[in-house]
Amino acid sequence: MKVLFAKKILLASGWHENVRIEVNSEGIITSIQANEVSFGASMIDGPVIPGMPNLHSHSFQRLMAGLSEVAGNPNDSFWTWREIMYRLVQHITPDQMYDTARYLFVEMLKAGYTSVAEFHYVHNTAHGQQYHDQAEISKALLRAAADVGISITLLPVLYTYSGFNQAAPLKHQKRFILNTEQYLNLFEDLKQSIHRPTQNLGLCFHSLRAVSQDQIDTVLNTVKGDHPIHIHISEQQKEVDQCIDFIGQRPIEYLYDIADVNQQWSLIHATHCNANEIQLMAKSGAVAGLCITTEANLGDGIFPMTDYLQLNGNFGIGSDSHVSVSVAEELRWLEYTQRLRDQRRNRVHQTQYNHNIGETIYQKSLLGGAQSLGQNIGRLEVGARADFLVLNAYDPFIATASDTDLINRWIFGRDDSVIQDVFVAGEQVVFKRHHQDDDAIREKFTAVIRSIIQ
Ligand code: NGQ
Ligand code: ZN
Repeated sequence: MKVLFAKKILLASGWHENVRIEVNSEGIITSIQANEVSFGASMIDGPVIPGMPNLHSHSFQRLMAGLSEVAGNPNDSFWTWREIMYRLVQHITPDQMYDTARYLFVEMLKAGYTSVAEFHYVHNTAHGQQYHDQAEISKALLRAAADVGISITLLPVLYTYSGFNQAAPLKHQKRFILNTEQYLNLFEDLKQSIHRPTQNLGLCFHSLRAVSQDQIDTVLNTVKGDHPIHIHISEQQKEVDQCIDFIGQRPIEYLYDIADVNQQWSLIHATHCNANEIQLMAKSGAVAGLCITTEANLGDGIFPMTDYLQLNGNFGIGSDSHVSVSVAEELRWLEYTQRLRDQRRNRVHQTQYNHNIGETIYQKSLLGGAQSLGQNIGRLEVGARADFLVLNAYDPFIATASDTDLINRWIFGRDDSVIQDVFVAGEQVVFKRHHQDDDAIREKFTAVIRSIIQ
């Protein structure tokens, strides 16, 4: 058992001072007592807040951040970016996946993410065959997470087709393609590989473009249990139009028709949704998985957050393509996109959080993220896991912030550099912005970039 003492902490019940926290060997909080003394406990100086779950990541895409920002084709779009991404993924080895994920996961920890949902679809060899161990790359990702100390929900992805109506896969998609049976085998295999309390496994369909209704039915009927279920949906107007052309319905409406979409589900992006779809999502309790910096980078569109929040819809944030890895930036732009659209200020807020923007988007993203990853996180209370950040007690903005200003000061006035220490399951993994393996991890990652850009 560990005993920690926080001078100031954001518990599920609000801000408290001089709090003693006991954490068991599984990283679960077993006792919290406020207005205590620090005797015998490890002292934490700066304000403590829950660590953020990152609900959507394709870790290998970190390698190409900043490499696709040169205009070539006047019609540059999501779809031309995807061609560059396909070229990148052709030759990455499992070891390079591991080295890339380790670097990225340390970046995440330092940027405020204490857990990640890895939406993983690079299953096959460069020739499109299964590896001798079909879970080779999946296991490399699990290992990377364990080695740096971030918590992970691995989402092995079913990806079979290149477009609606079961269009044959493209040559560049061969590393992604599995049939339903191969997918179910992979899933079973991975179930046996997950033992740590900080790791979880979920189901995942790449998109309505990449799987058929039959496949969704088969997977959901075969795999029992309350696993998280993720899918990319409604990200680009073109895919909405194609869905209407081929299926006769908009993607979100169609998904709700064919599946019982409930709180297990995360609808990633959900950018283009009409009033009915906003209602369907909010009522079902599913999580809208918003990845604002990637959505901005790819020119996707703006999620109708203000309408969705009026219906108290659930949401969380993800860094997706990792063009930015920063909780503060993701949340700031979640609010700013709404302001730019509406030509107004202070858009994303709720009575429950006293109409405070930072508090609303931080707390809602914690809860939505926890639900999306299917883990016992996102709030600091007895029975939940001790995943938290310690902000810099000596930063002028943090040192002087009132309780209600603190998250706003961080998100709107500062950046990641105010995150000093990071704990996952009660274990300290970042010490004054350093990770114990920083140097080795950085060297390996630099070598991967060098070999990939040649
Ligand atoms: C992906 N990424 O699978 O990595 C997708 C692009 C697609 C994002 N949507 C490819 N951000 O959707 O076909
Ligand atoms: Zn994605």
